[in-house]
Amino acid sequence: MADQLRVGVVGTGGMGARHARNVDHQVGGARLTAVMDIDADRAAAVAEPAGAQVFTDGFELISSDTVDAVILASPDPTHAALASACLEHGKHALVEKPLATDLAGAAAVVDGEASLGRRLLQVGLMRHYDPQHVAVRDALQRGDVGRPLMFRGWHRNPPEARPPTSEEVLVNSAVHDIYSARWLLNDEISEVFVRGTTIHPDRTDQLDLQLVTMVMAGGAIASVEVNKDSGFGYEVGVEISGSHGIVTTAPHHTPVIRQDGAMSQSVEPDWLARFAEAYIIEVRAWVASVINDRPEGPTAWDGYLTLGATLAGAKSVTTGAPVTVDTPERPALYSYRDM
Ligand code: ISE
Repeated sequence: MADQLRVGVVGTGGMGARHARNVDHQVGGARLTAVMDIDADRAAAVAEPAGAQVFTDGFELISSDTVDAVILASPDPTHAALASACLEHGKHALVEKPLATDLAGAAAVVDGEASLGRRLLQVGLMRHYDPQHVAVRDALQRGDVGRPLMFRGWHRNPPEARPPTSEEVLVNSAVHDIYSARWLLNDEISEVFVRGTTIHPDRTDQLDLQLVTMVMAGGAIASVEVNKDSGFGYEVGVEISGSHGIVTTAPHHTPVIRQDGAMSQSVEPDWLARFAEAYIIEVRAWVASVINDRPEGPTAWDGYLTLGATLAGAKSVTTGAPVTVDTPERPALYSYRDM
C-alpha cells in the first residue's frame, strides 16, 4: 500500500461527491485517486480538485492498481455486484446502503465475504457515527434508562425529483431506522408490519408516509415514522423507553429566535446538512479501520439482516399483514459485533 490509502469513489451523486470531498479534505491517511460516474463530466468535476483519475466504469476503477480501497455510492441496484467485485480484487469497500436491493443479492455478497474469511466490507448505515445517535447508544450502554423496551424513530425527508415507490421508501430510507432499531436495542427483528398513506392523493400506490412497526426477538417493540415529503425540510431522531427512563436524541442545535411575537428555529434542508459531521466521522473511521486492518461499524451481515427486515416490510405493504422475519445463523466471520 502507498504511504496514504488511495481511495476510489464510484458514483458522484450527492452522496458520492460528499464522500469524495471528505476523503480529499477531511482524512489525513487517505487521498482520492479515482472517481467514477457514467457521466464523465460529472466525474471530472469531482475528480479535478484532487487530481484524481476519471473512470466511466465502476468495475474498471475497482480493478485499477491506482486504487487500494473503494467507496461505492452508485445507484442502489448496482451496490451488490460492485461489492462482490471489491471482494474478488481483495479490496476494502465502504458500500452505501442498501447493501443490495434484493435479498439474494445481499446473500451473495455475504457468502463471498464469508468464503474469503476476511472482512473487507463496511456498509454505510451511518447513523452508527452520528454523535446524537451515539450519545443515545452510550446512555443505553451505561444503563441510564435501564432495560430498553421500546424504540421510536422519526425520519422526515424533503421531496425527491422522482417520487419513490412504496418499496423504495423502505429500502432507500427506512433501512437506516430499521438498522438503528437493531443496533440500539441490540437485538434482531422477528416481525415487521408496515402501514402507509400518501400525501399526494394522485399517487395511491406510492405510500410516501409510512409507519413501520417491529417486534424484536427479545420482546422489545419498535416503530418508525417515515415521511418522504415533509413539507418543511429534514429531521431524524430516535427515542428509547427503558425500564427506568427514556432517552431521546438531542433536538436541533440551531439557535431559537424570538421575534415579532413568534419563536422560530431553522431545520436542516436535507441529510447532507443534518449528517455532515457523521459522514466525516464515518469515513475517518473507515479509513483507519482499513489501514489498521481492524474492521468496525456495520458489516455486510448487518446490511443483509437489515435488508431482510426492510423487504419483509415491503411485503407487508402488499399483503396488509405482519410478516415474520427469519434470522439465519450468523456466519463465524461476523461473530464479533461492534455496538
Ligand atoms: C438517502 O439516500 C439517505 O441515505 C439519507 O440518510 C436518508 O435520510 C434519505 O431518506 C435517503 O433517501
